[in-house]
Amino acid sequence: MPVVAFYSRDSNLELQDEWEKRLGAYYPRIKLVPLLSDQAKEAITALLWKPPLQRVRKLSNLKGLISLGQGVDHILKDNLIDNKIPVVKIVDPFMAKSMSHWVILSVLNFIRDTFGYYDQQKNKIYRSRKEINFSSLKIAVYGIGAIGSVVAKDLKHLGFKVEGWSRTEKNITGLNSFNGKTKFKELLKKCDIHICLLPLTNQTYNIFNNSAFKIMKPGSCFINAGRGEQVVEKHLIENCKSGRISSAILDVYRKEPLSKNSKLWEQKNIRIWPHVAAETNPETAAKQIANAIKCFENGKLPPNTIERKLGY
Ligand code: NDP
Ligand code: OXD
Repeated sequence: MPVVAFYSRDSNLELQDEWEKRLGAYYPRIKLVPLLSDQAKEAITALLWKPPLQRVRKLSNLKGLISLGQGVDHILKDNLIDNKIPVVKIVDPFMAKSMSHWVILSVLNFIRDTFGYYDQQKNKIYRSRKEINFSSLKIAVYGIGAIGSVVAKDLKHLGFKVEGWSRTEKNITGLNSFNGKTKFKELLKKCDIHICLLPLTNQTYNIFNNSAFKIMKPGSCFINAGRGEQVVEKHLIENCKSGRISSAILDVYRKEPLSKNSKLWEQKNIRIWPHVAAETNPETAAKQIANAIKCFENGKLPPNTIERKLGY
């Protein structure tokens, strides 16, 4: 019977039961046990979201780790996990679409000034507000992988001008895209809406800082659903105060959950979401995870095993 060590935030047993049921449909007799339990020592695979890494390190039978999300930074953090243990990420079109919906919602709220109208309603004001001409707007999507490429294409289908940025050169039909630091700066300068969908790595840590914000056009919109550590939050607040950024929509933070003391809450042109832009869906992700577990049990490398030296 395959034993899998499970951890999702706070060792939620209900969630563990749901995953066991979903995975069981593809891998009968699979058994999920809490990462912190004694039984976890038998596990060959661990299924993890933000686990205590010191505990993972102690499980000597592990042959592979599976992230319960598309990001793997929570596992690679501080280089605590042996380089030889393969790490698998989820790649799920459901999550990509879900992210796309959240980004579209954020973009449309910005250009149609939804929150301005909500404020007017409080005072029974029936008046049109300035509308941004969508056809003159340029949108940059930083990170055009499994998620960003879907988001960029969907925005294009809605009639926006969209350009993408990646680490390597891409050739995505219908999407102009760039790579390299010079092009990053060019996108920052010429675009009006900036969408970060990058994975967290040494190269993307603090990438949105004062130097980046300062070259954006005054009145820009900044949307982040990548990772909090890609943004220097203090700099973002300063640029939201000065109006360089007229609206920021955030789903991820340097420290999660976002502390009650964070100044981000108080900045009125920053909108806060609690890391829900594209949640992992057990129903759609179970098949690939069950397959990854089978691969590890059979000594094979599963699809979507990340390249450790790239960090994503
Ligand atoms: P992918 O690995 O499929 O794509 C990552 C993209 O980022 C690729 O285009 C890659 O370039 C690019 N990239 C990586 N490093 C750099 C760099 N140094 N410079 C420029 N571009 C870079 O990841 P996903 O699309 O699946 O996910 C992206 C991230 O989204 C996750 O890592 C996670 O942090 C976040 N996420 C957030 C969620 C939420 O709910 N908020 C939900 C799911 C994911 P290249 O194509 O050349 O490799
Ligand atoms: C993920 C996330 O990485 O939800 O999947 O952030």
